[in-house]
Amino acid sequence: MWERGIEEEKVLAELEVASSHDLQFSDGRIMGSMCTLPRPVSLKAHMDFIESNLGNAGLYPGTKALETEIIEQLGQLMNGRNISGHIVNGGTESNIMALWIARNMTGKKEVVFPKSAHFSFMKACDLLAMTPIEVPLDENFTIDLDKARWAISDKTAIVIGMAGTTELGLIDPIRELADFIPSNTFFHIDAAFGGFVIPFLNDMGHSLPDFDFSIPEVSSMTIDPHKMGMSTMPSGAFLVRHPEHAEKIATRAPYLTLLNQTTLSGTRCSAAVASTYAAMRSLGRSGYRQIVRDCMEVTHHATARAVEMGLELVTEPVMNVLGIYLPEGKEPAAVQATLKKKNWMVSVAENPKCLRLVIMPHVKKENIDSLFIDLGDVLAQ
Ligand code: 0PR
Repeated sequence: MWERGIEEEKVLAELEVASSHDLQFSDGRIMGSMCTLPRPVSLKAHMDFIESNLGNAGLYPGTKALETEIIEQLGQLMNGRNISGHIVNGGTESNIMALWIARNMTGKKEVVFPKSAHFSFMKACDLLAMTPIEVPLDENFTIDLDKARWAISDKTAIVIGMAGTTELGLIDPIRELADFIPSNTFFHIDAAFGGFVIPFLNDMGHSLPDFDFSIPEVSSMTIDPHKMGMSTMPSGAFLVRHPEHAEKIATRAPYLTLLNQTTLSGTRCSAAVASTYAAMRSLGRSGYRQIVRDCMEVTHHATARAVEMGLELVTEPVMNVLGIYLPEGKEPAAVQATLKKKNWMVSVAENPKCLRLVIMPHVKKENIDSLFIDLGDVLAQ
């Protein structure tokens, strides 16, 4: 630890140097991230609430009221009524909370999830000493229902359905999966990405599969304001249908202003609550619809460019995540590395092996055009 401090200007200059090495969303070259530039009003809200900490909610009734309102609004968006929950640090924390509740509620250990599930479920299993049971995907790259039926047993604590897979943005057949869920088993939907996309696509006339609390068996959901919700990081939401389920992870907090905590985090970045409120209140459903419409337009622009280049799509994109097969002999990871040298941050997927683009609101058509020119050069090498 430094013995003596230095002048604040010098500190800021050092920080500026560090930041100059980082890519910025506004450069339009980050195409492998599920986060994006927050709305300016969210940034301001975040700064204004930097002190608040719902880990000790009694001190912050104003912030607590905002959290209650957001959970109510998100619950409605997910077609639920009187849904409970919390604003947390992101999808990983929500997913861990779901497994934690399920383990305590059922006393069982097995976690059944599709191969397309986010790696946070592996983390959660490790932390909670639970057993991952990975179900293969079918030809549509969503959970294989026949195999899921065999994987679910009287040892199952929780089944996971994906509404917007990380790799391809696909939605599992959640209503069909619900038919296999035994009555005392937890059913959690990870809509970290899709939760702020699918409802708005449906508003625009798509008829995407049901994925939310409209399915009676669904017990809890992950939905992330810091992804397509346009909030600042870190901001996730954990929603649970029955408040008594959340009590399964309640921990006594005798010296705080609340008796029990029902979150994994103690101190929480509650600026995220104000930031999420600011995004949702200022955009409304119509604002999110426009954002999703714009992202899908850019996504379709990218699919057109790919097809023009003779590349094959893994599937028609459902949301603003795109998987592109590369020609024989071209390794996605090698192409990704060469593109990185040209300052493009694209991603790769493993199931199946492909180049992966996440077309967030900071990605514009002109960025796609420049990327595909460079991709063409890289593939021609
Ligand atoms: N569930 C799904 C479906 C996800 O895609 C992710 C993260 C999570 C849960 C976990 O969420 P948190 O990262 O908020 O805990 N998906 C991206 C990923 O891990 C997140 C990401 C964000 C990646 C920004 C890159 C990046 O630059 O791939």
